[in-house]
Amino acid sequence: MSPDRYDPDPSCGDRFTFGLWTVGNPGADPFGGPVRPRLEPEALLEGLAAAGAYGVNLHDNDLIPFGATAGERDRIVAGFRKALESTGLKVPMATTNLFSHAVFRDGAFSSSDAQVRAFAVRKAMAAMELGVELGAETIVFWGGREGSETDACRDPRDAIRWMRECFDFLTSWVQDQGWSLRFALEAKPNEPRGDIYLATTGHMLHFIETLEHAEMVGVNPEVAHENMPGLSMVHGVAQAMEADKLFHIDLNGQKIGRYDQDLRFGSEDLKGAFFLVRLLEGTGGYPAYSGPRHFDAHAYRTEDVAGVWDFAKGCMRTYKILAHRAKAFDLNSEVQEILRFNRRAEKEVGELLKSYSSAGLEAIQKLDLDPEILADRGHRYERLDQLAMEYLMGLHHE
Ligand code: DIG
Ligand code: MN
Ligand code: MN
Repeated sequence: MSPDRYDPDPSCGDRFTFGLWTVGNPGADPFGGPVRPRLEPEALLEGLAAAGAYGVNLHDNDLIPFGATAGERDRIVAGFRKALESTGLKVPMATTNLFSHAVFRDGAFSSSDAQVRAFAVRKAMAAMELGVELGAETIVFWGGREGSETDACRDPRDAIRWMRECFDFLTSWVQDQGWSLRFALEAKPNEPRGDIYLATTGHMLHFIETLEHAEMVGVNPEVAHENMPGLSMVHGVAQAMEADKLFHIDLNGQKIGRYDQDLRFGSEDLKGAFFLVRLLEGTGGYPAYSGPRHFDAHAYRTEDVAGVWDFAKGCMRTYKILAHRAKAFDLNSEVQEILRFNRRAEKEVGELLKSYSSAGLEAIQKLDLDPEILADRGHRYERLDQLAMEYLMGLHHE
């Protein structure tokens, strides 16, 4: 395929990243083993660089086997850093695997066994040291095992308290190291646990405000995880952005009502992906998201290694095409006119509601607001959405 404007180009500011575990996923699932070879990290870096990615993210155990000696760890890291140097890839985010080993079978930071919580905190500190060594600025925490199958196991308030203690311990430790790391908490409603605590981005946003160093902590919303319970990723991300708490993002695709599919970005709910990209790119007027566009997804189990790179390129191309369409949509004069029409009272009346005053109260009371007249008007959203759909369907080539 000849190169075109939708091919990712880090030198033009594209900051697409993938986890080692995404393009390195060998296709195993609960019902079948791997279908393609497990590529070495160095080979994954070469493939990502060739595909046009900006960076790579990793769990500690994506690179360092669980239980490796310090010497083995240093040797592996040295080889990985050489490959980073030769490919030019960055490592914006690192994370800790607090879910694979059996020690976490009943949770990590929410385990009823304080020894397990202490072990998880120690593992997270070691993973952060690795991340800092590789240049990471954001540490994601996904609590895949923080949950329950039977709520006889513990009062959820104990789980919340224990998780808060672990995050407060770790943010204080980071401050002691003099690092400017930021934590990004990733929600998911279930899988692998029957129910996972802090199930959505909304739950996380409240939990963060109860932390000792809340200013260091934001969220890492994932499309599939918000969609699984039937929630809008666009609304969750917008609330995070409005609170200045969108510290990272996991982009992928998901069919409603399924297990966590982690599909290629935009390959399912294309309209939701369009409005999400519109938010992130800031084409509607708010500031854009400035972090990496991270794809936490993997290729279909049907694919071979070549198909994995088709998957990676597809994620980035779809994002760029949608960014281009969102920009054109928000520049469309009819779109702007319909949005202006619906906000026509903003100047005169909206201002009165911005802050309470006795003058404002008097003015509000005096307004001539006839509900029958206010009710008797359409919003032209059918036309507005049709325009969005037509941009999505490739009309309105500028
Ligand atoms: C799953 O969605 C989680 C883990 O892959 C990882 O901890 C995190 C990184 O974005 N997402
Ligand atoms: Mn997922
Ligand atoms: Mn994720």
